[in-house]
Amino acid sequence: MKFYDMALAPSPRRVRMFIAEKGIEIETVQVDLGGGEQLEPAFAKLNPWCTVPVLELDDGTCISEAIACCRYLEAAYPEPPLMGVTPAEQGVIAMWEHRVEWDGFIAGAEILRNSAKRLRGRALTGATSFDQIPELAERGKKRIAALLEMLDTRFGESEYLAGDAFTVADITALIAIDFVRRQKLEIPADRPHVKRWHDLVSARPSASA
Ligand SMILES: N[C@@H](CCC(=O)N[C@@H](CS)C(=O)NCC(=O)O)C(=O)O
Repeated sequence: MKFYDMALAPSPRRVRMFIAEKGIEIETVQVDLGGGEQLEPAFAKLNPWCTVPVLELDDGTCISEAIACCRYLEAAYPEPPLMGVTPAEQGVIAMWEHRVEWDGFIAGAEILRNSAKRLRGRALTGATSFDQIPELAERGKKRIAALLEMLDTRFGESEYLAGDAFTVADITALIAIDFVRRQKLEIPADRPHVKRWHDLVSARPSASA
């Protein structure tokens, strides 16, 4: 199996952290996103949407989309479980994970891709060129503020995002928040429960994988 990664990018970090939590070793290939390698025919053969992460299985099957890579790894390496065991756990974890992907990851991408000069004409990933819409970057900032308010309430009542145990939902939330922190949107002082949780999950060895 091969893992197509880019060390600085947030989406493959989700899978890197998942792999580290599972304690497995996978051959890793760095993809030069700055140089446009993801748009070249050889990479588009692995992932027609031209993004990392991608897992290439030994039989040539390719799985892109971070959560799909995690889903495969969870099934192939069930211990320790990061996506729940009982049907109820699986549903609740998927609910939180999807919510923070939408409210955190997508909002963070809206900010970056609609404001960074180097991404002009590349406001969305993939082979088609899309113009930036500066209003989306502004709206993304409001979405992040609303997310942090919601998470502060949640972490005031729950140790981890989906309950008492660390799960893939915490991985997605941590990396979404770190992604926007890199865009100078720090966790505000009036969100102490988010800060408590962020310190807790950032201290896991997998967070620096
Ligand atoms: N929904 C995808 C998003 C993947 C994505 O956007 N990856 C970025 C890196 S974080 C990428 O490959 N960007 C390529 C580009 O900017 O052209 C997933 O969950 O894997």
